[in-house]
Amino acid sequence: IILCLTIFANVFKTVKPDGVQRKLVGEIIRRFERKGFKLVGMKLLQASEEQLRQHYWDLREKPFYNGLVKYMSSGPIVAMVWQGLDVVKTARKMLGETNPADSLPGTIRGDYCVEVGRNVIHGSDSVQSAQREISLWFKHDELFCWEECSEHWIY
Ligand code: RTP
Repeated sequence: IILCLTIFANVFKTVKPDGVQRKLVGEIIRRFERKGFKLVGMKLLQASEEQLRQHYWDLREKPFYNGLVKYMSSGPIVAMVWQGLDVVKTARKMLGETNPADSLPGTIRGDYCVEVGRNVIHGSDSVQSAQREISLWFKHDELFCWEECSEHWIY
């Protein structure tokens, strides 16, 4: 069971306000579904400054911190939890680098954006931060443990 928990992780993802405004939500979900990951939680919400300051607590000393909080609260975001084998690590690769200019074509940031301050998606950078972020944005009963019929063809 412990092995399952460590390898079979959940990851927190947010389509940022620019991603929602630019109608990229469906495309982003499509990529994770097609890869074989399972959607276990999702909601459209307006993040409060308070939530965002907590979410980005590690970056509080950075010069871009206030601008980041303002950008992330400028419109609705789509918060999601995805589950699967090595999902945290793989999803970071699918996102690309923080700066879209360093992101390869084929990644989400490599394909859909140009500037670090408008990089359309957030993804947890470790299993530990995924757990912290999931508990910040989701209540326990907003996450679903459901059986996917295609799962036998993925694992
Ligand atoms: P994220 O948390 O959004 O997935 O991004 P990340 O791990 O790739 O990057 P991180 O260093 O945690 O930065 C969080 C977000 O802050 C914005 N940022 N702006 N130089 C800048 O103006 C700058 N650097 C970072 C980006 O929106 C980045 O995703």
